Amino acid sequence: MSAVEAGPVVPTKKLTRNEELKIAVPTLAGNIAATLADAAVACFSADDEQFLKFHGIYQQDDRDKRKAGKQYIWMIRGRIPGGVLSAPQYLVYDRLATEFGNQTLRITSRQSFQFHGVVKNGLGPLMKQLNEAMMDTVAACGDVNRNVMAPPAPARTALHQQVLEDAKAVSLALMPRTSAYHSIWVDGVQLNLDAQENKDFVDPLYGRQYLPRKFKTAFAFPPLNDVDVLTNCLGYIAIEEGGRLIGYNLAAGGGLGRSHGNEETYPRIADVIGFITPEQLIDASRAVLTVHRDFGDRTNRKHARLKYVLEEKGPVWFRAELEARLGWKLADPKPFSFEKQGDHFGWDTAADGSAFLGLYVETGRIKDNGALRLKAALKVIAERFAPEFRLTPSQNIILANIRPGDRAAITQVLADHGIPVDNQASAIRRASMACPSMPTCGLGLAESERYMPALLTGIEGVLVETGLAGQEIIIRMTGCPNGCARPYMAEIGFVGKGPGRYQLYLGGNESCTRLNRLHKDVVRDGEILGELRSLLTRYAAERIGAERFGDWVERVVWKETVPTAPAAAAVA
Ligand code: SRM
Ligand code: SF4
Repeated sequence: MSAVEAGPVVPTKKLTRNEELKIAVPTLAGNIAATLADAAVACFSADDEQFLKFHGIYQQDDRDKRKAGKQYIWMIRGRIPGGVLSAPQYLVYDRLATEFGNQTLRITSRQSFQFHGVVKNGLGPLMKQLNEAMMDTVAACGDVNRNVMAPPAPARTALHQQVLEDAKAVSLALMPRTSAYHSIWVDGVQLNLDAQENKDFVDPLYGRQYLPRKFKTAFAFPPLNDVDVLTNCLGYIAIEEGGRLIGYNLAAGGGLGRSHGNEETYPRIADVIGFITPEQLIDASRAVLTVHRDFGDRTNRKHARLKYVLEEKGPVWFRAELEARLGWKLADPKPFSFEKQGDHFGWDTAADGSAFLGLYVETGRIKDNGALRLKAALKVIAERFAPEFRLTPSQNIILANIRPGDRAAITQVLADHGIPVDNQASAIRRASMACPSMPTCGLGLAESERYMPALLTGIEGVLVETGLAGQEIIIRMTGCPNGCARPYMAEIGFVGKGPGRYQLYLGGNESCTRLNRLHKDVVRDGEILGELRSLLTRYAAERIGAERFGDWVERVVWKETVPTAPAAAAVA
């Protein structure tokens, strides 16, 4: 298959500014290296801000300090396919966050790390040292394929390991090829934008204009849906038969981002399109990406994700288009079923006999906070026991490949730093997520990461009052409707509308295969517990057996209010 055969559809409307930028500077170099080297310049230009994203970097300002004038800081996101790091690699992240960031590491909802609060003169050294340690941030942001997710639990079987290797291979195959990244961050050299070869640069896969928008890929291994696979542009669902990984169901067109007041933007669950063998994986991934490249909307960034192509042209068209590009037919999807999302907590043993430990990380933030010194503990553990570090899509961490004889000593190190291994957090905390929002995210409308822990304490109290103590409910919060902590899949989702104001979504399910729905358009922070108290009281009285909150909402609340409730799950 030739990935660049079909050029982009020629749009009839005006291209967005981002498209013009990519066409003008297809190497994505901008003037980044020159600005970086100029100590007199406080920040990057608006155009370079866009190019920086392709390098895994966001220009931000500390929103807590805006009254005193903008204080620029940078967020840097790693490319860590499947979220797996060696202990030496983890130690590099830990050191760089300490030396150049705000002393914390943020596990993201796509199994990566973010540094926050990096100042301008720290950017260069941080990026160089990360690359020297054989890690990178290429395409962690921007209109390209983002960090590829894979089931985080350590290789319980060789098949899980194979899925991880496939995820890494897809991440590599879908990387943009511009030399600008290396030139800026490793060599410290500004590319000559006037040189003919730079002007004429065409990426072999992405073409000259890259994608109309971000593209996201994830692998899941049923029955666990711990990557929220159906929320991705491209999802692979592993199919095992007779102890062999025979291939993957290919799902396409998932995505969550929406905007308040714009009904044309909405969350969407991916369609399961067909089945492919492991040998067909790379070609299939490239082909899906090129459908987005060629059919995505380049005139409106709010309408540019692959999900809108799927919604408007339909899965039948999509499959035919894919097959035409591939030159072969996809098999029909194989049956599969998801039972659960979420992480494993505490000690367990992998198939190869090694031990692993799942650790709850509150809102994904690895830090030292008073008596709870998770960051210091993980550093000691990395240095002394060299486990593998696995970041989970629910913003937690798994320490893997541990000698069983080291279990007690690791438990002791954690205890010495105030971190328990048993009963790490309540069921609702373990199943919760919150996006960063304030003070770093420029798009945040309401608090999220900083508010969620206190809110969960309040909800724990309501669960006790309503006789539901210990009940697991998936609760997710974001500071705006973009959906970064995937609130539209939660049993209870909070979506920021303005300071102290949230939309309340209800009705996701345990396996994260069903979208929830808007219950209240505005709930003030002071009203949230009252609102939940009345819902949870009804749920406690009306639930059937062990029925989950989201399923009760679907069965009772939505049947009361929405007579023709659509079934959103895409499970074959
Ligand atoms: Fe996100 C933008 C943080 C996962 C949908 N996201 C942002 C930015 C970069 C804000 C910005 O553009 O200025 C946020 C940086 C905040 C900060 O200070 O760190 C941000 N997104 C995050 C992370 C860190 C949230 C987290 O709690 O971990 C996640 C990083 C993942 C990674 O490692 O790559 C993150 N973002 C997601 C997800 C969930 C997922 O991918 O599984 C989504 C919803 C799924 C989807 O893409 O549809 C998501 N982020 C968005 C959107 C909406 C895109 C859209 O289609 O409209 C934006 C806004 C945009 O792109 O313009 C956005
Ligand atoms: Fe920022 Fe909105 Fe994403 Fe939260 S959901 S990190 S507020 S863009």
